[in-house]
Amino acid sequence: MAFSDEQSISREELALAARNHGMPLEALRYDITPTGLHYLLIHYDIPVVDSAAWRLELDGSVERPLLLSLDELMARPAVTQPVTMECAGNGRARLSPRPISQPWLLEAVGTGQWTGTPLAPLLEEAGVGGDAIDVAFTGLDRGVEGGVEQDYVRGLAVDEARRPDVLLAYALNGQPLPPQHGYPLRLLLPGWYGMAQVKWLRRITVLDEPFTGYQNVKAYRYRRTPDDDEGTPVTRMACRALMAPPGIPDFLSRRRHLNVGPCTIVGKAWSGWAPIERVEVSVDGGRNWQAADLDQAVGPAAWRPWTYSWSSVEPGDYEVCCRARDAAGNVQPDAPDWNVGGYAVNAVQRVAVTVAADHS
Ligand SMILES: Nc1nc2c(c(=O)[nH]1)N[C@H]1C(S)=C(S)[C@@H](COP(=O)(O)O)O[C@H]1N2
Ligand SMILES: [Mo]
Repeated sequence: MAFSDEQSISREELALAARNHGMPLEALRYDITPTGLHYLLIHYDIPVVDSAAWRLELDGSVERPLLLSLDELMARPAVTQPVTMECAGNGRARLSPRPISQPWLLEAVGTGQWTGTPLAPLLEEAGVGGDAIDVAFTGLDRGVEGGVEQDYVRGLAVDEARRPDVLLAYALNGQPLPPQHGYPLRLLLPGWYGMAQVKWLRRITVLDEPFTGYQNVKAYRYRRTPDDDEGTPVTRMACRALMAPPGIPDFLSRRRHLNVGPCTIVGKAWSGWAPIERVEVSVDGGRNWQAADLDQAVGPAAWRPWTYSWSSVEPGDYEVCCRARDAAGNVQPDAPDWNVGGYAVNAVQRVAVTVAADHS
């Protein structure tokens, strides 16, 4: 991993940012993110897939390997569930020095209404061997990363793969998956960061030894220093609250302009570890905090809407902040917590707001 001490991002980071867009934060107002506003992260190229010729292979350490067409998968029992998905690199661009990769600020998140068929019964039908340890999920996309040519493959412990909420998803918000979200089929692993949710799935391989592929062993590990080779695996989403920035933006600086009078701040909060229990807002840069009002979560694996009534907005400059706590006691740090890959950087969101005297 290379790092940069520069404030400004490089042309290479810009090229990645232009391909992999975030969810504009004003879209935090939707419970279900409209498909075109959901964030995108694609390591290599988006494959073009002929779904009539496409098949899913389920093989490896199983008694009966399966070969399934899209029609066969869609004829199986279907489940639709809202799932909040976030890129593990969300917040990376706020680190200093900055790991050179997709330079997310805060916007790599979205909540889709995903439809698919549960994976567990398919594993059951294939007859997973008693020695099974991991399951490898292989996408159709291929590239070079860290000097290694590879398919995009992620390994997952067999017990995680068997969880009842794990889906092979073929629809997003009631439509076939768009090419950029994994057409015709992707893995959906509620609660986990995005990297585990393999798109353009073509093969599921049950392994009776630990998976040692690049995306598990080299990438997506928490490492405190560049010479820590081991690290620990990145798994579930850290707890985070985000607000839709209030008022109107300055085109370039994105500083917010707000009128005097009452203002309702709205946002969402989520955690892959436990339900969200509390959201707090500060309008003075984190000195004083007040509880926001919580709504019901959009689903068991989806974000929880919240609102905060800022009752008497007076002229001045403000820094509006929000932070969440989940039922496992996870909270957000005030300042980014550095790690080599820039993963799970869930520091408190800070929005600069100017309130001018009322001219009306
Ligand atoms: N085959 C494949 N699957 C993939 C990726 C990829 O590059 N190739 N990117 C992963 C990462 S890092 C993320 S964050 C999510 C993003 O999913 P989305 O683009 O549908 O939001 O997909 C994951 N699945
Ligand atoms: Mo990601």
